[in-house]
Amino acid sequence: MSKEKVEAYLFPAGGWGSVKSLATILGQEHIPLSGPLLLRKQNKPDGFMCVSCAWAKPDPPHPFEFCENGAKATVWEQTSKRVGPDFFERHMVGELLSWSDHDLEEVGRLTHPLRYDASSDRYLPVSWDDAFAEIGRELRAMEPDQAVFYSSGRASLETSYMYALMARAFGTNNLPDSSNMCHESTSVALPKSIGVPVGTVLLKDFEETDLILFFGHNVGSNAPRMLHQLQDARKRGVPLITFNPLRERGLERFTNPQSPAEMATLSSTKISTDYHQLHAGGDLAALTGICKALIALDREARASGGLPVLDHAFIAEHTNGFDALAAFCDETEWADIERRSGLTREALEGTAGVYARAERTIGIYGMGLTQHRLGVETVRMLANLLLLRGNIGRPGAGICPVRGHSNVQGQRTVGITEKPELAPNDKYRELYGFEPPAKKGMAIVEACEAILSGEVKAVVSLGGNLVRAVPDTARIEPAWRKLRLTVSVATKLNRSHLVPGAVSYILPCLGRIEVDVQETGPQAVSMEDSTACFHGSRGMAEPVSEQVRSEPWIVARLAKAILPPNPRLDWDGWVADYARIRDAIEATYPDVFKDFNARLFQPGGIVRPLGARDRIWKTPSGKAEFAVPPGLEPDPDMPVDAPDVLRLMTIRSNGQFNTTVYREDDRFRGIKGTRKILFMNGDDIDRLGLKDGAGVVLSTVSRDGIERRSMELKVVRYDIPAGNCAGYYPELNVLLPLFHHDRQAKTPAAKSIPVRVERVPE
Ligand SMILES: Nc1nc2c(c(=O)[nH]1)N[C@H]1C(S)=C(S)[C@@H](COP(=O)(O)OP(=O)(O)OC[C@H]3O[C@@H](n4cnc5c(=O)[nH]c(N)nc54)[C@H](O)[C@@H]3O)O[C@H]1N2
Ligand SMILES: Nc1nc2c(c(=O)[nH]1)N[C@H]1C(S)=C(S)[C@@H](COP(=O)(O)OP(=O)(O)OC[C@H]3O[C@@H](n4cnc5c(=O)[nH]c(N)nc54)[C@H](O)[C@@H]3O)O[C@H]1N2
Ligand SMILES: [Mo]
Repeated sequence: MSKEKVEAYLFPAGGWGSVKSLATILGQEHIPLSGPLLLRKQNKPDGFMCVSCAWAKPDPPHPFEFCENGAKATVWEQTSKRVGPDFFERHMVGELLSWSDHDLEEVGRLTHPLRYDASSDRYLPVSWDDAFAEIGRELRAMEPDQAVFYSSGRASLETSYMYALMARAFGTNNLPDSSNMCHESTSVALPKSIGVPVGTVLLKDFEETDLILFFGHNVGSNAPRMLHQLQDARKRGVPLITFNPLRERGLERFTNPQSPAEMATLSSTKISTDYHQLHAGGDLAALTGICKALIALDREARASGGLPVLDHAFIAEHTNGFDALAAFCDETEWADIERRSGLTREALEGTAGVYARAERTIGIYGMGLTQHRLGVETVRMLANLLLLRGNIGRPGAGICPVRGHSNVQGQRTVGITEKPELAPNDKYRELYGFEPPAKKGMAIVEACEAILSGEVKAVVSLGGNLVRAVPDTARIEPAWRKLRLTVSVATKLNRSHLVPGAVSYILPCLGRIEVDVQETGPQAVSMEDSTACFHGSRGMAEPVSEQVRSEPWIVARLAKAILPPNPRLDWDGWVADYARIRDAIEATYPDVFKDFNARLFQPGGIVRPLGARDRIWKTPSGKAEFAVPPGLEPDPDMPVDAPDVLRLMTIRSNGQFNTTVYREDDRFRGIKGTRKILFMNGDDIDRLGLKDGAGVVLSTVSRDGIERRSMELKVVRYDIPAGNCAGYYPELNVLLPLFHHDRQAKTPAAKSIPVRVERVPE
């Protein structure tokens, strides 16, 4: 492990730093030359889809359609290190509990199905047949709603379709997804506003846009391939206005590591033309301010006989609720907008002025908007702003939520959801002849509550690391141990595996990058990217061991173990040839997946039909809906206005993928060798009597009487607005109360936790 160091990072995102960082991880994972050869096939129509982010795959692709972090994800999965039964002979589970997230995954790929043995506190090898026999017995003995079937957003469309079908045929809608902790605010907001649950922007819109508004996403670390589109737009002179409490390097300057000219001359492109460092959770106020200023500009222009600023024809023909929005903007005082957003009226009027002049605007956002108490309202306010000038449903414009896991959006498209009204129930009846459950299932927060109360007895996880990713981790861990059954389909060891239920299994699976051979030969799978395009993906690397199985194979075996026989559910036939799963997907969703198999490897992907792209609004009124929030107050129960309370954002470093920690470094933020960091504003450091480098502990300010405290963190003086601070997820999930979530979508409010900072005596 590198030595701890904090040092400002003065270089652009990308560039030589990227190349060096990739070389380091190739060495760390003992990857020979075949690694880089594999990378040439990443995100190509004849290759495999990256296991890192969900950003779009262009047609034609760049010669190397991968970024530093995508390459890290490939290398991390394709490591030459292995975790076999011998590892567990050497290490008891109790001992492994003291290991870091990095060290656990770093031991390598899981190679054998394992069953926890409480008497020796070890995982022991088990045969696949015995595993499914016992898991089947356990689940069949429960009420269906006592089981939860989680999926992290990586599994393919094929696996996800089978998984959702299996859970419903078993009798439950308990199908929470990582999306519940991520873009659920989007999935709730956008259908209400524009009648689709996903973004409307396609890659070609970036070529035609005149303005990009960018909220709460760290593109340089979390979707770096998007920097190509941003850089191209900036080279055309398109303004890009960023709203983010932190100055993120990828949003400031970028050197394309794939451009020999830029690399040789050390030149870079300035990405943001304006950078507004607002308060965490201040976006609703900021967006309200921009809408208010825009409406005022429109009134002035019309009063003086000028051209209107709003698209009145669009508003009249395509929308509802404009008057209510205008009234809300009129009523909301600038003083409140300034206080809540932390930005000045001038700054927001400036943005409104640029926006008023742009013909075509794209609004992009990430977790900075969704992970708040008013996440849904905030996403809807961004939609309001775009609708005011008719920026949805025409070229060069639209709304662009940057999705997380590489197929998280797709899992929802093929039926993974706890909401029965979103399940294809008529098709299940028609195609498979069973009656799907009508009762609403549990989302993540509800599943956690039910684990705490003992109502849930089994958790089956298709990927992921729930024990680490959820809120209130210190409360969840002991409750998780009381589960009757825990099953994790996984590629690597993680902390969730160290908190076994009474009966506990780890089922090792192939990664997407490996060749997947079934009865009819090598198989392909598919996923949906952030721009709602479907892509086929073919594994290319040698499987890690003879014992690992594909995710579709594992789900099919699980289904057969828990369900009564039903000849119309042809699990074996599906696994023998994944094209048949795609036929079933097409039969279930004929409009969305038309000619699915024939078009699987179409360059650029299969474009998913979305009404909003063509100004067909699938809302109850048939129109796009302006939304009015209840107010700008984020949270009456969680006071953030007291002088000693800071708003904590829990964020990702450049060296991690969610709970997977590649390295304990955060290059762009200048951190080396540690994650126990608290980024703070200099005035706050002085005001609270702390100093740079001091040891502190955070405690959550909450009225529920539960004490939540962090591990010791080191204060780092950072460019962040006073009143806000930031630290790393998942370490700080101990501070995030389960009840602190968006009111409508229940997305945990991970970006605005009220905390007090206590100095640790030296
Ligand atoms: N390499 C890599 N790629 C990833 C991931 C990863 O961990 N590593 N994770 C994947 C997943 S699942 C997801 S969901 C995405 C996550 O990607 P992001 O959406 O970038 O998520 P975070 O890193 O949590 O950071 C959120 C950003 O929002 C800013 N922010 C925080 N609070 C606020 C706020 O209130 N307002 C505004 N305007 N900004 C705010 C933070 O400063 C930070 O820049 O990335 C995906 N891609
Ligand atoms: N405080 C705070 N909490 C957060 C967030 C935050 O910003 N702040 N972000 C939230 C978000 S956006 C998300 S998406 C969640 C993420 O939550 P999860 O999706 O549950 O977590 P991951 O860390 O992505 O899961 C990592 C594990 O997945 C397994 N895995 C990797 N590849 C594969 C594969 O191909 N197949 C299978 N079966 N398993 C595989 C490996 O065993 C690895 O250990 O966390 C959420 N939690
Ligand atoms: Mo995510």
